[in-house]
Amino acid sequence: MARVFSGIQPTGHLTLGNYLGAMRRWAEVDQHQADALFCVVDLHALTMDHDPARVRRLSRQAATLLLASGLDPELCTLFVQSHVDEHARLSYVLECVATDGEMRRMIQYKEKAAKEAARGRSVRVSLLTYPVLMAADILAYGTDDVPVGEDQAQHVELARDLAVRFNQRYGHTFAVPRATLPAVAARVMNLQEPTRKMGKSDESGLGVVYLLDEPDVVRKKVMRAVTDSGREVVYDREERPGLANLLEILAACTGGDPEVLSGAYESYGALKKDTAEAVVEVLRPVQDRHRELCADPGYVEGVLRAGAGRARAMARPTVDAAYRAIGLLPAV
Ligand code: AQP
Repeated sequence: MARVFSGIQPTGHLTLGNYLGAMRRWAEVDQHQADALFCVVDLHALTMDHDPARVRRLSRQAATLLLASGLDPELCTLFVQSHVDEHARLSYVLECVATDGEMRRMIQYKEKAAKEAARGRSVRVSLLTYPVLMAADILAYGTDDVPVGEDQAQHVELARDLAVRFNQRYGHTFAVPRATLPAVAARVMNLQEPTRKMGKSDESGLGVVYLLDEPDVVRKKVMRAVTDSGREVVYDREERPGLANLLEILAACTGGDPEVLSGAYESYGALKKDTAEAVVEVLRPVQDRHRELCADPGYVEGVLRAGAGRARAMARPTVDAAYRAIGLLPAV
């Protein structure tokens, strides 16, 4: 059975992009077909200026939303990254095979470093080395497949490169993982700026649908989505990104095809209305289950405790093997 690993950062409230690009697939497909681990990657949330209490709150909320979106602790392992020391242990060893040039080429690093600079803040070393920690998250578990949205594909590629390099230099230790992308909605775009990814750390939030947005808020955001001045509903990602984004969201929510759906609409208004309703319907069961789970925090804690125990036992042999292979004296 293939081993699957993926994670989500508690850097903001989870979005429709997170759900359609990753979480839904984890629940509907991956946990049934693979030996799957899913992780709230809280160490990654410390790479930019952050409020400690907020990170803690968002970590709990992310775990609760993952369960609400259908992850079943009987079928998969759900845990919090900082509860399993092996991630940080392995990250250091992988830093010893990664290069400075590789880190500086990462698109997300360039974007986030520029954002920090624009705010007059200095860039944390951990922002630069974040992809190495992500490689450790993946490689510690002998992962075969990493189901992610398109924005994370470059980081998974780095994890592959580090695994291959380590294996060649120090002997076979790691499985070589690959990214798997969803067929539609691999990159849900911001509704106000459709050339930019819908991200959870967006400051205004107007172009971002959050998983816990009330139905009327969802409707308002979708109805106000930026499109363009054309009249015809066509699917063209390059020339009509706003429209293409709506068609992709509608397709992902209804199981359709964006190109085919474009032929069914004569006005932008009708497309927006149907898209808004489709999103509301997709979010409804997640929000209902989230409400139930919030009433039982002990359950969520128990799931995370058991998940961390299982994850630790899975990661330790690989991380110990990497320590031995790279030349560290085993502890006695
Ligand atoms: N807009 C998106 N479309 C499709 N997939 C997406 N994912 C994120 N945004 C979209 C996928 O969700 C998974 C978890 O994401 P993450 O927590 O690693 O990254 P993020 O949401 O991009 O987080 P940030 O960096 O905290 O937010 P921003 O970008 O606003 O700064 C991943 O599989 C990701 O691909």
